[in-house]
Amino acid sequence: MNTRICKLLGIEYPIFQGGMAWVATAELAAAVSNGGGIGFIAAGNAPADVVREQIHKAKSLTDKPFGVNVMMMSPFVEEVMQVIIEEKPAAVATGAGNPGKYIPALKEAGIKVMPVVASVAMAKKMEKDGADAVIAEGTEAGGHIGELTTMVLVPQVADAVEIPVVAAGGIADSRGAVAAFALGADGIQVGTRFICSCECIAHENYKQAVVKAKDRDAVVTGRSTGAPVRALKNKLTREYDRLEKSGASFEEIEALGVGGLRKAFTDGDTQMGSLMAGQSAAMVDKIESCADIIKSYFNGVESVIETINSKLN
Ligand code: TUI
Repeated sequence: MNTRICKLLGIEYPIFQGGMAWVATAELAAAVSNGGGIGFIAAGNAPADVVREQIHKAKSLTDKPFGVNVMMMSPFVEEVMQVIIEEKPAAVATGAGNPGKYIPALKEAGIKVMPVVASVAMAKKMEKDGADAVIAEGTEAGGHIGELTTMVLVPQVADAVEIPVVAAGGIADSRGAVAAFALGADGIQVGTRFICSCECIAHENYKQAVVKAKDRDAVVTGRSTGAPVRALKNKLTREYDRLEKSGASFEEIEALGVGGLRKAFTDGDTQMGSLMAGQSAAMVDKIESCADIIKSYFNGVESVIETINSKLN
């Protein structure tokens, strides 16, 4: 493996672990980096001192490059960016907003900047603002999502920018990886499948919910409030649907989700917890080490290509 993403980051396999709030701790990020990809600590809504602690922990667990994923809607963005500039992880990925104003300072500190984009316009803007790569995330992904599918977003972004493109959303195995490269990507980002890794410290109930999920179980709530989120169907998502249809206020709907990730991740509450996961949950059927997950994406590539050739010849 030697794509532009591997060269940019000095990694063995062009695979990013998606920055899942709560789930993507230093333990998970370090395990992915030790497995030859690049792990990202998710800052989520955490205060800056917690993010600093997590960076220190990751540094103690790996000497490979790792990154931090910054959720741009966090009330602590400013302080978190400051900590990152001081601690200098190899890369910063961002989600749910525009990191443009932080890019010069991050680059000045020698940190590679890779924003998640959900549109061609945003990808072009990020390239113009100095991003080193973009992560084009389709609506198949878990958590906060855009409208376009990976299948149509990735090729359009790949045509629109010169910088490397990492494809995200719905990439569950080596078939998905080959498809992403066919669409013009230089790397893949995987979230959901890494929830089901041995090194992920999420509650076992959360992992088992992903393992058990079927094709239509990863549903979207919050479309009416303008912040659509994909999570596994449960009592919480049904309650969201009911409130949204009843014309409840924005505040009432938002209040329902407060603490949802903690309930899922820490308490293993599969009914009222927010089990954020992508559509690929249906394709995840076991708990494995991060290193084995990474290998399974890339060891299977040759055989996928052989299958393609046998169909086309
Ligand atoms: O950010 C994500 N996924 C997330 S963030 C998150 S934390 C959260 N929890 C509860 C409610 C809302 C958020 C959980 N999952 N993925 C990356 C992503 N970024 N998807 C879409 C976008 C995006 C959307 C708009 C990126 C940029 C953007 O630009 C807006 C602008 O400012 O122009």
